[in-house]
Amino acid sequence: VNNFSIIESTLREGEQFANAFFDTNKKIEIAKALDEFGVEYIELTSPAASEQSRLDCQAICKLGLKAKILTHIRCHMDDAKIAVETGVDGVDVVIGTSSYLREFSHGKDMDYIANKATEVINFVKSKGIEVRFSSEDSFRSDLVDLLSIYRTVDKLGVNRVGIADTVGCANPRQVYELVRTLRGVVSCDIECHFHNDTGCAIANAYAALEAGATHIDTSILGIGERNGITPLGGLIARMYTADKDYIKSKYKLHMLRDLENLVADAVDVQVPFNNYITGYCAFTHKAGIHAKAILNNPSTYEILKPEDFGMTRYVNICHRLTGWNAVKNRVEQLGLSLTDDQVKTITAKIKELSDIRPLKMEDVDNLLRDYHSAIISGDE
Ligand code: HCA
Ligand code: CU
Repeated sequence: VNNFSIIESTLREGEQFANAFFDTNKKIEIAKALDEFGVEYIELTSPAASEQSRLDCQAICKLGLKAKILTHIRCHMDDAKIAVETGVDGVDVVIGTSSYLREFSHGKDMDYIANKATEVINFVKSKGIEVRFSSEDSFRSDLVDLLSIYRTVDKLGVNRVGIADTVGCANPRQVYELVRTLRGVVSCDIECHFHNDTGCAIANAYAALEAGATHIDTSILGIGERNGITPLGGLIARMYTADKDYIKSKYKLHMLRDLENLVADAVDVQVPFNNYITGYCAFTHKAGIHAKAILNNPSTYEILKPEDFGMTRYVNICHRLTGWNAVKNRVEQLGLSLTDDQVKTITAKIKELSDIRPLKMEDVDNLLRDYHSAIISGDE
């Protein structure tokens, strides 16, 4: 996979999440954290949405962040005029091209779209800032219409065209094909935006990059309209697996957990237990066979190195699937000395007890300590 950039949309798409309300200070806190993490772009809610949205956009532009600041507008001159006055580095323009949106949303035909796009793009470019043109609901749009509008805007000199799976219907193979086709039609960069209604948002982003896309939209924890879009952390996990050194050189991976906690807190949700990288069990190993191999060489059952993300591995021995190698490791951590045969005996005891009821770490540690004392005092 080639180089790519993240367009982080927690402060735009993320604001469309059911629970989201970010006041100015929270937006600034999130923008600074994203910038520090290293995302290349931060996308903000349209300044045409409300007066406060406009003021917040201006305030974030004034922070002097390394990340480029974008705002996101409808393909309309009224919005464009407001957007270019906010101090943003670029404007992401979007209009629906599928028959659904043309019929049930804005009611315009493809000629109207091409004319409006030309007007808006020329205007934004005349202000010397970046412009991207994207078609909402790309995967349910007519391919001929779609390629024709992208060709038109590419000739106008847009920085990027965008593909959006607005309803989350696309699969990785369809994404690969569409991006591949588009790659042959435009010379500008290609941005992709994937909703996660059917669980393909990360895989689709990866397929897009393989096919020649250059920019991926994300949000922290994937928050967005309905069940959201490609999550930042999940995309990082995927791309780290493809090219660890590249990802480690671009982003401060240790910040991911704090970034997610910050946003989870702000929108009043928990980080999911099975979240990529930071979920509470992401580096927990349980079965005896796994635990033994992990203790010999973590890569046997870990594709992500927890230490690269400031996380720690945990080998759970408090259950009936445990094995004596894992128990021996815990015995050593507790500074107890037992022979292998003794460890095997106490492992059998742990299995026996955990057949009856779930055990806690404390219970097991006490069991190990008591067994050890009994041996020392000659009772066993
Ligand atoms: C929406 C718009 C959008 C825009 C994506 C883009 C989508 O429906 O709220 O600008 O590329 O999913 O189509 O988020
Ligand atoms: Cu979206």
